[in-house]
Amino acid sequence: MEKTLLIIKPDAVERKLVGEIIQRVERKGLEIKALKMEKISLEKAENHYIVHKGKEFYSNLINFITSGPLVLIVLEGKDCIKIVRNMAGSTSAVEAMPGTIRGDFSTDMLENIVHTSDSSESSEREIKNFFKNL
Ligand code: 3AN
Repeated sequence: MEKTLLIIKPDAVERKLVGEIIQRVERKGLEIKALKMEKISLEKAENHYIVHKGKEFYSNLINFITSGPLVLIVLEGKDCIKIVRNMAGSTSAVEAMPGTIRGDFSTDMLENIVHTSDSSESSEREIKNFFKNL
């Protein structure tokens, strides 16, 4: 069965949106396979965002994602990678449609509430980075 990594980012944890976001994915029908709260190391942050290394927003992104605790969730379900990306909405807060997580809770491109894996290759790599025994 397909798995995806959902990260509730530090902005959402600070704004007490953890329950709201978990409720949305549970009500959708996805299964939570693993869940933990962690203030991640610089090394894990750099591994996670390796594809963005060198981009102009990279250092802001690393600073942001290591700025406070986040909630890491492995979800499982048929087609869950695409489903959870659709639920998150567009990266840009301006483009993210109402009804999506970012569309409902974010106005910012960087501080945009959640991360979700974008492919099965990314999901496998990202889950391994945070959950050694899955
Ligand atoms: P997504 O999380 O929607 O898959 P990616 O992988 O392109 O988006 O970008 C990873 C993260 O980097 C985004 N969630 C966002 O926090 C940040 N980001 C992406 N593009 C920009 C940008 N142009 N300016 C600032 N931050 C950005």
